[in-house]
Amino acid sequence: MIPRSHPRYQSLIKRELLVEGFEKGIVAPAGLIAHGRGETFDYLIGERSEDFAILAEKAAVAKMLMARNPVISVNGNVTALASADIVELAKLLNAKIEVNLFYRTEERVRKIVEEFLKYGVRILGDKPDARIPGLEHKRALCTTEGIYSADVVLVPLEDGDRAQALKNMGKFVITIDLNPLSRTARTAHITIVDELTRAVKNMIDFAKEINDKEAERILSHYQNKVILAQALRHINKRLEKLATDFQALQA
Ligand code: PTJ
Repeated sequence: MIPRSHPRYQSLIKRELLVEGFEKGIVAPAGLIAHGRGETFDYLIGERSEDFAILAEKAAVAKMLMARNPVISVNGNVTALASADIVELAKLLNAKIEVNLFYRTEERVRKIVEEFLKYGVRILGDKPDARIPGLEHKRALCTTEGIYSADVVLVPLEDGDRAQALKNMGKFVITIDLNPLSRTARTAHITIVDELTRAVKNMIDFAKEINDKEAERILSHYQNKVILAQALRHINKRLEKLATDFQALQA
């Protein structure tokens, strides 16, 4: 039991959710490694949603609100950390949810589907009937109703290869990834450089606020490469300032 007073309470809770998810067979072993990598970048960013994240979150919501068939793809980590909020976001955006695993086993798919059933939601993905072209093995599996026919896909914590394959299919790809240098971050049309649980909560708020006219305005100004540059400059500036502060303490 982690005491609420612990200075790293939020971070420790996320770790606990991941470990629990792993023990339940929802999170892949590599999911624990991926989380550690994310934590490192969050430390560098400062563990808050910066302007570059907020702008990307607004643009993502705008794009999904205007989409014909928006789909939110979920994996083990996303299920363990944010299933309740993903359900709320999907309802607000009128989006489908599909389980799409990198390390696919039918048992993990079943457990993730069951996890979402707890919220009364029947997600797609346990009966795949299509493949994402250009990908080998089971990670290509998807459904015609969901990812295969989607025009806009939100793929949080995604593998770079699959993000590229979805883009090659002509889809508009939105990701949430704390690493602005990852292949997925660089491939996506909209990259939300923010921690998953913070990003989804912000998106829920924006989905309640943004109307069609505003959605168009937000998208007409959005430039993803500028957002990535802002994220890198933020880390750079922050580290430079911290280094200066350390140096001053020594003087
Ligand atoms: O459940 P599966 O089988 O689909 O597997 C899921 C993982 C995440 C293991 C798989 O997709 C994978 O290996 O992903 P990668 O290539 O490690 O990429 C995950 C990215 O998400 C990395 O760039 C991490 O920095 C980032 N990341 C990790 N945790 C978070 C995060 N970004 C935002 N919020 C997080 N909590």
